[in-house]
This record gives sequence, structure tokens and C-alpha cells, in this order.
Amino acid sequence: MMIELFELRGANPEHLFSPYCWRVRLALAHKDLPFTSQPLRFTDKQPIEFSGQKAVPVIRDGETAVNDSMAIFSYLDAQYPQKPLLGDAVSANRARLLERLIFGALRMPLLKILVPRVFACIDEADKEYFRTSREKALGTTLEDFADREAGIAAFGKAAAPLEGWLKDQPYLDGEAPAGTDYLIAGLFLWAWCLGEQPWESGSAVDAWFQRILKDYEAQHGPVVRAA
Ligand SMILES: N[C@@H](CCC(=O)N[C@@H](CS)C(=O)NCC(=O)O)C(=O)O
Repeated sequence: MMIELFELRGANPEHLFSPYCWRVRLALAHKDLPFTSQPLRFTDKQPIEFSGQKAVPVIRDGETAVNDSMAIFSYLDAQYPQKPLLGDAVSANRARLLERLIFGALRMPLLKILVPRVFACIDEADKEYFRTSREKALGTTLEDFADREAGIAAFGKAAAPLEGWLKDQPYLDGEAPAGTDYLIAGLFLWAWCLGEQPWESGSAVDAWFQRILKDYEAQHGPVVRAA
């Protein structure tokens, strides 16, 4: 049986933008694993009840359910060892450390840019839930939290080490892409699919992102992007 991927959708069921769900799509494409997609709204919780929690991505592979993008990477490496994402214990641990560091630095700047765009593109049925849950988590209104200019400036600073690294080699993981590339590219796809590009065209980071996007699109077709 084919792997099923439960993932977040916008008002358009083909509009995917969750950074965590993108990580898993990129990882499945990396391993050439076919899958079927179950696109869900934030408020569609029943279809993932079997996973024992309420967040996507979730994959179902036969009898096995796995949630959390990092845990899914580990599962895929254990079950489908071709083209490792995380590699041996030492390298997997380093990927986790990098994820923590880079994610910590990029998430808030991206949120400041993207919150209004997420709100605009989600289904009507999700709007109240998204506003209430996010305003509680952020401690302020979506409108007061959002700050596109500040977000873009902070993103540029936070991404500077990546820019330096990618001037010297094509992928974060070296000559070929692997887990760290997808963990971080998921964040870039979040922005991209919501119609933003907070990095400079022609930068090393841009060239890296475009390589990953092109490889993915060669396998799965064009990515739906908000205007
Ligand atoms: N640590 C999880 C985070 C997953 C997550 O936060 N997913 C969001 C979508 S981007 C979600 O499903 N949220 C559920 C909700 O807000 O009710 C992972 O890496 O997969």
C-alpha cells in the first residue's frame, strides 16, 4: 500500500504552504517514494485522530502512523534506507541541532511576514480557529504582530550564515541535497507558496532554493503559489 501524507491545505485544496508538511514532501521526493495526499484544513481533526494528536504532517504507511516532520525523517530512513536523509546517529544528531538553530532564527522573522498571508489564504472554515489559536500563542492580535518590513530585515540577518555556506557548496549537506536541506527548505517553501520571497534573487540562497524546487517540480509538477 502507498504511503498516505496528511497535510495542511488552504482554501484551494492544492495550495500547500505548511513548512513542516513541505519538509515531508521534499523528503518523500528525495527517496523517490510515491504517496497519496490527504489535504486537510486546520479544523479537519477527525481524519488524523488515528495518530493520537492534532498536528500535520502525519504519514500512514500500512499499519504505522508517524507524526512530526523530524520523526518522519527518522522513520523514512529506518524503513527506506535508500538516499539517507539524516544518516548515522552522529549526523542525525547534527541535523537536529542545525534544525533547532536555523529554525529558531528564521521562524519568527518569517511569521512576521507570513501571518497575514496565511490568514488570507486559509479556508473560511479555518479563519476563526486560526485567529484565536495564533493570537493566544503570540499574545497579541494578528494585525499587531505582523510587520513585513521588520520581518524581511530580520530574515536577511538570520539567513546570512546560510548565504556564506552556500557560496562554497551547492547544498547545506554538501554536494548533494539531504535532510538538512529539506528541513530548512520547508521554511523557504512556506514563504514561497504564500507569494513571498524574503531572500534576494540571484543570491547563493536563492540558487540553492531554486535547485531544490526544480528537482521537486520535475517529479511532482508545479508548486501552487499564492499571487
Ligand atoms: N513539530 C511538528 C509541528 C507540526 C505543526 O505545528 N503543524 C501545524 C501546521 S503548520 C499544525 O498542524 N497545527 C495544528 C493546529 O494549529 O491545530 C512538525 O515538525 O511536524
